[in-house]
Amino acid sequence: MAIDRREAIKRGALGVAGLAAAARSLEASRFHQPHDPALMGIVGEVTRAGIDPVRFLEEFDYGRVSRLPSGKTLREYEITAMDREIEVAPGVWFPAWTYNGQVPGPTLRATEGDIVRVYFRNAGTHPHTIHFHGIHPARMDGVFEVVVPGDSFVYEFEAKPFGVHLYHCHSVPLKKHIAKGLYGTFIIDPRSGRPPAREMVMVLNGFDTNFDSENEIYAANTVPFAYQKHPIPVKLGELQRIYLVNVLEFDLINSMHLHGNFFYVYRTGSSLTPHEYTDTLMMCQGERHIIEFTYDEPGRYMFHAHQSEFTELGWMGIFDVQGEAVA
Ligand SMILES: [Cu+2]
Repeated sequence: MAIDRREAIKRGALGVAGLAAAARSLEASRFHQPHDPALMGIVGEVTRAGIDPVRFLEEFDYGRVSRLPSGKTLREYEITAMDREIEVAPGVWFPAWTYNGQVPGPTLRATEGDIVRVYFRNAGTHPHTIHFHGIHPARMDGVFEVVVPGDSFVYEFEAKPFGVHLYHCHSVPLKKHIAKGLYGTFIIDPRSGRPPAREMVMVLNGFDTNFDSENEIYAANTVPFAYQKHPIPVKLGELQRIYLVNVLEFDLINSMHLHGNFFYVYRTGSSLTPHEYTDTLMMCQGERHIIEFTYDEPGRYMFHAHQSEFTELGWMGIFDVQGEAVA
């Protein structure tokens, strides 16, 4: 089923969530009455997205770990590019190009100074690469050494600098290879570690389901409204840390807005000292940050893009803060 950006809202194939309904539901009002359940969120459940957003949120791949003669830690990962149809809204299928069959690809994690070795195999139908953000030699940059279908390549470099980075295919046309789903998060922890916290990964992405170079679907972690349907439980008073990565194609900017709270921003995660204290963060494609916050009052708090249209088309969720209220 192909849906266009406007029809996605009007037809209720994607719903409109709570407060976010206001603006566009006026436009849709001759199709829907305010009590229409389609306006209360997504109708139906996405079960074949290639990832389970609830599990993906807190899943980190530390690789196969061994010790090198130099004393350094070696982390080995296997990544295979493959074509795969994924469900991006109930009944809406997208012919994705994936790393390991999932969009986003696995969240790779290492510590500063580790040797990262990635065995990359192209089992897809187009030439692909893995381009890592971070500091490494040109020959490991995943740009000029294009890996054709059936071929493979081994990327190896020292993990630096610490921060939250990303990886993505750098074959041309780049726009297409990213929009099709070839991207993931690459976290490098500082040697000293970070303070204890509950940690999550959110990759801000979207899908152009009718190939008109506009997104019809927006999300944190692929599935629109996933964390509205399944609010993220948060413990009162516990530090929350989100590795936030924007890979959204076609739209120039994206953002993160948190309700009822402010968060600390560590730009690119490259410092242990926050750069900013805010409730709304603007991000270009490729920008990524660590954000940290704590809730002191129980209840359900929304988070979403502050581009209202993105919110309506899926990029929104809820933190369900549980525990005794702080006296
Ligand atoms: Cu590619």
